[in-house]
Amino acid sequence: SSNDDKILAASAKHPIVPLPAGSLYKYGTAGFRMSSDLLEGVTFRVGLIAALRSRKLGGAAIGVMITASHNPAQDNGVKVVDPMGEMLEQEWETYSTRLVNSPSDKELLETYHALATQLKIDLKTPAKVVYGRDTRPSGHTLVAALASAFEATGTEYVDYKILTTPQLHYLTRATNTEGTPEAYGEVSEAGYYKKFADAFVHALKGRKIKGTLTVDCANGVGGPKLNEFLKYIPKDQVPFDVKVVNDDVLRPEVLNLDSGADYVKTKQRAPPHPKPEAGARCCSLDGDADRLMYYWTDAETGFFMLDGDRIATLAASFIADLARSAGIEDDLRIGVVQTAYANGASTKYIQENLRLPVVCTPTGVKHLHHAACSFDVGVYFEANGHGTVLFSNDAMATFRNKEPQSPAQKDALETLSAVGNLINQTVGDAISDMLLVEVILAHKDWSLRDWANTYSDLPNRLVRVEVGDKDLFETTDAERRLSKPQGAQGEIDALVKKYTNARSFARASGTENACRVYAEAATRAEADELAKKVAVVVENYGGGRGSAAVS
Ligand code: G16
Repeated sequence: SSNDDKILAASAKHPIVPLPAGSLYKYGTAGFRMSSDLLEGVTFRVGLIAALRSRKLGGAAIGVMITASHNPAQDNGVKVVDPMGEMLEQEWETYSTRLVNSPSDKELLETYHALATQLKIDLKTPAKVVYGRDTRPSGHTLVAALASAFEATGTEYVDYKILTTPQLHYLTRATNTEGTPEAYGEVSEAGYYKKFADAFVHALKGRKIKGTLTVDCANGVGGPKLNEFLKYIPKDQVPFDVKVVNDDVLRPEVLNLDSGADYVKTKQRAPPHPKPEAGARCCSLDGDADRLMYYWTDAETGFFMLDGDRIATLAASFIADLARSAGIEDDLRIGVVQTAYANGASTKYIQENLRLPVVCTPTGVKHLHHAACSFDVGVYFEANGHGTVLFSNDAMATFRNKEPQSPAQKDALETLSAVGNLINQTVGDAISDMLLVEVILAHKDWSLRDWANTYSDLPNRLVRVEVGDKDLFETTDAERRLSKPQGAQGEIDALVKKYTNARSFARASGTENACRVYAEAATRAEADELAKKVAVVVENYGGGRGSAAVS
């Protein structure tokens, strides 16, 4: 057909770079992510997948985001977003991998048709895709490859240009729910700002936010977008003093450099620039503004970090308290979802003090999101600061419709409703999460120190280990144990036994060409030593040529 000719011609313009024998492009933790010069052909092919996915779902809008988030500036990535703003259905990751790895244009076309046949997709169904990109310069070429795929397949598309990842998720859901009772918000970037600014004012309910909040934007897309967002807050009603730093998006090489949520979490220190003011309330976003870390530095404490586990416990305790005040605690199943990286002390605190159930899933928000859906209120956060709180439609309806028996109940129900609107329901969103934290601290009249005092973290260390072949490592038990290579887990177990309250695990990263090792133990020295020793085990089993870089 003429579309086939168009696909062939377009594919020839965006060729795939052949990988060394035995290697494949893989849909990883957050889509295809690698050095940007390998990505043009990959992105064109992902465009074909997005078009197929939209047709499979009767023309529902599919999202595509071009970003490599926390990775260095020269990397980029591409991931697909399903209609309600969730991550692409897992089975489709396999189809994407299959299509992307077609060796030639001709085989690409054959695989495209084979997938359409296998999945019973009528290629005449209308299709729609919306997309955006972060501030990386390589994004230009990649969105051009996407547009080419949509032109060749007769797919309607909207280029939203530069966006944070969560904004693209928002727009995908807003597009698909427009004009329905579930309408998520106005279908525009401004609609995003309006929705969350409005929810922020409602959720505060007159409480005052104290002091200045310094926000490090990792010199990524979060900077300009946060500055834009702040214009939507009615300052006369809600004074909110925010100092935006590291928001230089004009020099691409400074993206994520010595700044951002990933830097803060892995280095366990504040970004060196600008020098943090003693005791100031600070937070960091990552390169595409979907992760959040809070911290302060002062002479007495040194550096203190409040990570994703802390945000999860803060949100869960606040919502559980509100549910009690509203008299609906028996109707609302609240749960927390974590990964193996969650500090053992946070898990214990949630189970024993908050008395809430905890579920552990593999890394990747897609896994956590899915598990969180099984609760009425599902709080999910990765320790790295990526997460959100999901409210079921029933829960939101209860907040709206329950007849309050007292002014206190009315107040709690209204706050719950506003909080449900304030937290991005599609995916972890650093800006929306930050607003939530500010709201909770204002309600509780808490400083970061009060928040930190809720429990003590076990000292921990995260190490990045470069190995010859990270694919040798396979995990089981929600990534808490290695099933391969044979013998490695036994050595890790033997090491862990030698330390007090210790835990450690190793896994291959799904976004970087490396393995990660996590260790926690009763003391700082023990955690560091255990992490180092497990890193050596990983190096030894990882096919050599590696070097353990403690980060
Ligand atoms: C992505 C994923 C996160 C994951 C992180 C690290 O974050 O969205 O869920 O925790 O990668 O994954 P891995 O350990 O497999 O490399 P981001 O912020 O880079 O998109």
